[in-house]
Amino acid sequence: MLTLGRHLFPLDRVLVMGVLNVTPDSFSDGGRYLTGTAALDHARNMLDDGADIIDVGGESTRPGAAPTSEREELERVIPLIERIAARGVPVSVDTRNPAVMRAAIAAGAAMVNDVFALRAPDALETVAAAPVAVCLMHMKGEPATMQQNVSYTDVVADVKIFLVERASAAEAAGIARDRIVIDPGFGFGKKVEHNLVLLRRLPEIVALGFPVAVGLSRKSTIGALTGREVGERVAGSIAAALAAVARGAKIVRTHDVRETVDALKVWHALQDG
Ligand code: HH2
Repeated sequence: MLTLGRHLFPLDRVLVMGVLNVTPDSFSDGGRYLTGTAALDHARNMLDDGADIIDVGGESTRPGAAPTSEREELERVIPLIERIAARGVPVSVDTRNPAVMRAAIAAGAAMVNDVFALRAPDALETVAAAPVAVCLMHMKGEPATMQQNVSYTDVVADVKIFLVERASAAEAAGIARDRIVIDPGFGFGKKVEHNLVLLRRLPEIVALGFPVAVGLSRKSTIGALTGREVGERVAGSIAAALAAVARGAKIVRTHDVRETVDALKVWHALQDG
């Protein structure tokens, strides 16, 4: 069971998290949803297409991205979260800033998706104080520099140690197990070969006992394998998502909800049979 505020998910099927980036510079959809109307339309379309959670982000974490000011991030995400959550939709806020987490929770967000895994001062306490879920993601370094000089002896071992430590810190702060999701953080301080090893050995992350989320959608590893530009990586992304689901992932974060939901319907039908 996964508890996102008042939304309860038994996890008997894979959940789809639709990405809504309200940023000028996100690697795939930057600049497309900057007006409230365009963003709301996109959220509505993703829900019609079968998204379970809408993940609203106001700061790009793509490699080399510059940090966003707190005021700017708040202005981008809070009015939107208010309007989407008011419709009874589970909304997650993609932020590493505790002030943004607090405002988003007050605006109705039911989940905090933190690429920094609640390592910022006061982040653990902020999430513990509300009934929201959290996604703890592994990232090596900072977005501005994370793809420089990347090396691991064993990437899976490093990611496991990190996620176990962050999940323990979350539980110690009072966040119940049924509110914790973990994510290996594909592309965050990882080269293509690291992402592939992580995906191949995903069952080792799943064995940690928390629902695992994966974000592979349109990422550069898919581009490296297919030779496709960002907007043409849907098929490759779905292949990677299904590989992750076959290895036990429970949440798929995607820009292409309709295609991903269709693929998962077929996958689930085959499992049930
Ligand atoms: N990837 C991105 C952002 N947030 N959150 C989780 N839990 N897992 C991920 O893999 C993940 C994430 C990067 O993708 P996107 O939001 O499309 O781009 P940008 O960071 O440029 O806004």
